[in-house]
Amino acid sequence: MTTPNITSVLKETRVFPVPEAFAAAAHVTADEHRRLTEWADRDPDGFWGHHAESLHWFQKWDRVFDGSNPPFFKWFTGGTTNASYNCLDRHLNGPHKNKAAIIWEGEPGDTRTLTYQQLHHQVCKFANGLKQLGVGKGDRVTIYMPMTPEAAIAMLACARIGAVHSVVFGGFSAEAVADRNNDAKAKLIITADIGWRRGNAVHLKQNVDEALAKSPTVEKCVVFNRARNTSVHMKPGRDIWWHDLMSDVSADCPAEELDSEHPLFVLYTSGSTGKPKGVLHTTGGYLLGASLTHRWVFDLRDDDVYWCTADVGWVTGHSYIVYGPLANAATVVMYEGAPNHPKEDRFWGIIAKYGVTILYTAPTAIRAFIKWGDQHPNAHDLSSLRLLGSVGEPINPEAWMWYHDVIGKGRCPIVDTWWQTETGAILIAPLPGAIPTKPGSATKPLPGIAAAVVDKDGNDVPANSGGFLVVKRPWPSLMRTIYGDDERFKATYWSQYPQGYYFTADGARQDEDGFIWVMGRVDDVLNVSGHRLSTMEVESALVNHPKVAEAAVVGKPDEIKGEAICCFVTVKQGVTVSDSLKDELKKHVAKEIGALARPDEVRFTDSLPKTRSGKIMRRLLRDIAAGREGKQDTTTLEDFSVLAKLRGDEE
Ligand code: 7RM
Repeated sequence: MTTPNITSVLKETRVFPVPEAFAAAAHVTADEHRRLTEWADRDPDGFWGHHAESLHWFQKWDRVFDGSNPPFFKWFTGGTTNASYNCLDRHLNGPHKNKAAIIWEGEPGDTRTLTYQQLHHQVCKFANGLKQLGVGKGDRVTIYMPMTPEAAIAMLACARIGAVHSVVFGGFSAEAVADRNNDAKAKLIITADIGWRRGNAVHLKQNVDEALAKSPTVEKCVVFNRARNTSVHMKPGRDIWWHDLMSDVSADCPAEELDSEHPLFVLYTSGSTGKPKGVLHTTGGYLLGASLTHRWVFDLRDDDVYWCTADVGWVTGHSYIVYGPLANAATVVMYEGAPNHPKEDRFWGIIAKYGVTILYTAPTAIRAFIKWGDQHPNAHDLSSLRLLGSVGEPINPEAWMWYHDVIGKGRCPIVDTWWQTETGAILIAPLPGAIPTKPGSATKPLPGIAAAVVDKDGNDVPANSGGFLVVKRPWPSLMRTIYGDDERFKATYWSQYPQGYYFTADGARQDEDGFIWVMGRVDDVLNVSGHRLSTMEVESALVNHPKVAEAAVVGKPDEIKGEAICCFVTVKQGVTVSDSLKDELKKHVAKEIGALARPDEVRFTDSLPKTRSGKIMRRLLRDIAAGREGKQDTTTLEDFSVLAKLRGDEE
């Protein structure tokens, strides 16, 4: 790496203290946070070993940590456990047996609730069904499902028998399913006839049929009948209805005693180039990370109604819909469809209806809610909410303030949670009873997490200087490798710092209080007249203009400055765009963060290219701004028509 540090220009000075109610009742108070952090730094093995006791182990580990072959670390070696047992069985002999585990709502409005006892029953039966179809320990199973309880049942059934699941988001194409089947050499695939999205049927089984023509390793396909009246093609000898499989299997399926390092799942995440990476997580360390952070960051109470709006196809769905919350015997709300179906108030109706106390969503959703207008949340009773969470991208300070004021009514702390598919669990976030919040900052590393901001040589940078976000010590829920590609694992994450730091590929700065402000991916950085600026900071300046809903900023080659600043802007509903608004926005940015960041170009657009999990795809916009024919991987793009529209604007 030869790049200099990143200059931070965003100035945000608001601070929100820990509300008294949280400070008084929290699992982790400010004193406890300090004590835990010191303990973990002094004696990491003692610290993690102590917390791992909160899981059920069939056989206790011999060693907490084995670092003998970096970067291939092992945790809790010699120990045996099972994720499905931890999420289900151990809750059945106490007060949680008949507690709601999953409260589900389909997009058309159908609802179901499964208690822990009922979920356990379904998972055991389905696990026996998988065994009947020849799936055993270590086999890979693709799950390509709509957001129904069956997606979680399928995951937990795999975990129960030691099969390795690979969940593929239901919005992906047949091509993407085939690629992932082949990379993982999946033996079986679980799907549904359809899923519902914005009133339309998504034809999952049709895509699977197409994918299976190119997936030689897949022998069987289980099909959940979501719509009940759709006719799908069932290939004899290969395809089995979920309900047929479940009709004559026993509900007695003891959880396999698995090695702590037994693989739990592979989850594909798009690399910056070409082939997606199969991020591999194992059992003990991952489950500890997911459950502990879920308890800490959301300050979980037994009577919480917790809703994470992610899809199970993303890591957020794995760690914070399924494994973390269920390991903690929480009540999870699960919703199948779009936030604007049939109307833009769907989320707020769900919160009021089920009395949701904790809402965990993404900045992209929050910016859409802002654009749609306050009348939607204001039409519902949101008084059950006590805590709000954000994940997926840096949250622009103005979006944070809206979330805080309009959704949280100023009462609810916001936990801005920084983490990655690779990290398995949240690494940087405020614990709401311990750490004050600042709009746009993920605040402090969790106890045990040695996150730091360093320069290219690995030296800590001074307060408020931009640098690279790294983690200096391994932690239990860190990915173990890229499935089938140890060399790529080393090259991607461990080749940048010979000191053995984990490289996140994010830029960040740490302020004078030690709070971390993540500035986005380092490959999104702008280079303007020798200054390296974070695209996110320019976007945040745009988003705090009252007429702007969302912005994406990219560099465009410029002979004089190196890069010119090009802004793609969507405006709020009811705003008319004009050349004078373009000028107004340029002036606004220059005033907010300095003349250096004055945009050279503003382009209005109806929507921005995003991944299916809502992240803005700036690399596509870079090609468009430069007038280049893009050669980027677009498989994760949510809406292909966006690019055509943006390109068309140019001519
Ligand atoms: C959980 C997830 C990871 C990347 C990460 C960041 C960005 C995620 C935040 C964030 C600033 C946050 N996994 N990111 N959360 N940036 N603040 N709170 O999103 O693998 O899909 O993406 O997302 O760039 O490296 S992921």
